[in-house]
Amino acid sequence: VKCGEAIAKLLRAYGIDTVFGIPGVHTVELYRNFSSSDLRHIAPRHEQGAGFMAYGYAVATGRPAACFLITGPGVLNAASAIAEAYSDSVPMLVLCATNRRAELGMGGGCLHEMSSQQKAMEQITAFTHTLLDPANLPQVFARAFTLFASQRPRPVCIEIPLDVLDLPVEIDSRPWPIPARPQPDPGSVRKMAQSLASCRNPLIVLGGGAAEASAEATQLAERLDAPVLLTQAGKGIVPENHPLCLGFLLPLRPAQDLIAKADLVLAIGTELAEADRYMIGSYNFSGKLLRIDIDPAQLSRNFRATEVLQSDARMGIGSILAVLENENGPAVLTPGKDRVTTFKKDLGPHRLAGAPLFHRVLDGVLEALPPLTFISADSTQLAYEAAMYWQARQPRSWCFPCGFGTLGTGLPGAIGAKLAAPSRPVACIAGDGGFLYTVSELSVAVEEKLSFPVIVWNNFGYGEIRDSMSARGVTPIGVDFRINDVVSIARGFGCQAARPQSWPELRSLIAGSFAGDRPTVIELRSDAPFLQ
Ligand SMILES: Cc1ncc(C[n+]2csc(CCOP(=O)(O)OP(=O)(O)O)c2C)c(N)n1
Ligand SMILES: [Mg+2]
Repeated sequence: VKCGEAIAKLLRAYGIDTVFGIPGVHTVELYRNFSSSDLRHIAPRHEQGAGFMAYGYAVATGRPAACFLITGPGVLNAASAIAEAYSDSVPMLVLCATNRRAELGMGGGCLHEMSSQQKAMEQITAFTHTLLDPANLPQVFARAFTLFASQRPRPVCIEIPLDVLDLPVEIDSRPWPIPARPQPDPGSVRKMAQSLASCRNPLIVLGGGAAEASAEATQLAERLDAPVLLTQAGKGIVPENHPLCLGFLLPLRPAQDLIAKADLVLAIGTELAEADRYMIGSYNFSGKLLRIDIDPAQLSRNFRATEVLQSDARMGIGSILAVLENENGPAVLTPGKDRVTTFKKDLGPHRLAGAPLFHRVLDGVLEALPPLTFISADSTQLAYEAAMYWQARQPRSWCFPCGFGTLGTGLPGAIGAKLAAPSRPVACIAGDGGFLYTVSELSVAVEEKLSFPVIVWNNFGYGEIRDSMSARGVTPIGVDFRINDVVSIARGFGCQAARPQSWPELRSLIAGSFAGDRPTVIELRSDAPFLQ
């Protein structure tokens, strides 16, 4: 077989079922006999759509999808999505073409040529490999899937020179053995368990790295009687309606106070990064800081920890729970539930101090969504509130560009999730600005007969930036625009669409959008009388 066919075989063998990509002359060989491969191919309308669909697919499932991209422009069009996945520790397998081996780095002016595509991709992937010999494919795939299974998940890119794509190859496509994550060091586990058993005012912070440790993390919170704060990527890991769970409120002052007052903070699978506490300043850890992470580099980033444990979140928490079975304590000063109640009381004024319009609209929208909905939210003011006040009930429910902060993720992210989990209710929330970044992917959602609501919060421009300019005394510029008719645009793609004029109409539109054979675009104008 030719190299391209061998790739399809390996993808199937490693459990990949979906490929997102727009073919070009450079990737024609990747599609040889593709239709007999059992892989599903989804063509977006722009490569950033491919990347964001693969991102949504992986956020929803924890499993990577593949992207097939042409050299140069195809790769760069998807780059912001790949970088988003890198920032958010989301797995993705990027397969792309590159120029012929003899032409690499020569600057000869070949079609789609970059001086070094490999160097560009190295910045936004766990690794980028240039395949110089197709016989190396099994080894490179083994390396990629070892990373997905046993390390911090991030995108991997395999770029294949055009002449290599064309070469015949005989490979054994059986997967290589993939290592399980190593057991955490028992000494460090014991020490951590002892610190936990003797603290008086514990707090747990869970990041996206703990997504597979939902049951264990909930059990640990109950065992320690500790309130739980979640990062954005960690939303739903402990159900946000659990009496000990505070959800994602890290950007708010009361959460900072809670952290500052805790005599012990246990942070699991989180960078404790600026992106989650944007504009609020740094955390003030006055007590012990215990960190658990599969990525050892993360254990020494941002804050000096008191104790560290390199471990998978699930195994790490499980081991700690096992030690705690034979320990008394902690004798907490105030029951966790009471701390949560006080916190929520303190929060009231903060919530009201935010924009009441957002909260009204958000409450109306959320009320209409089934509780286990997967929400793919673009970077819009409505979503910033949703991140804080929507109670996710399980992990892998909230898809938001939390690290890299790219606009345009909402719609393609929802499409990727819906393709990955067809029976799950999915909803997209986007601002008018972010919606337009990737609006063309409505065409894909219609093609694939996907039914979900696309809620467009239309505030006539880049509201967040307009507000930031005003707040800093900068005369707003470049932030106002008006889409004449969102509903007609959506209908032009073949979607259902409406601009509701009342709460009951909004609710019934949302309720009806989960069934049927196409998405429903719901335009909410910020000046609509019923929202005021
Ligand atoms: C690719 C990219 N370009 C620019 C920005 C800066 N940015 C962040 S939010 C935002 C406004 C988005 O407007 P919209 O989607 O309408 O949401 P709104 O703030 O109006 O609710 C902009 C331009 C960004 N995050 N990403
Ligand atoms: Mg807007």
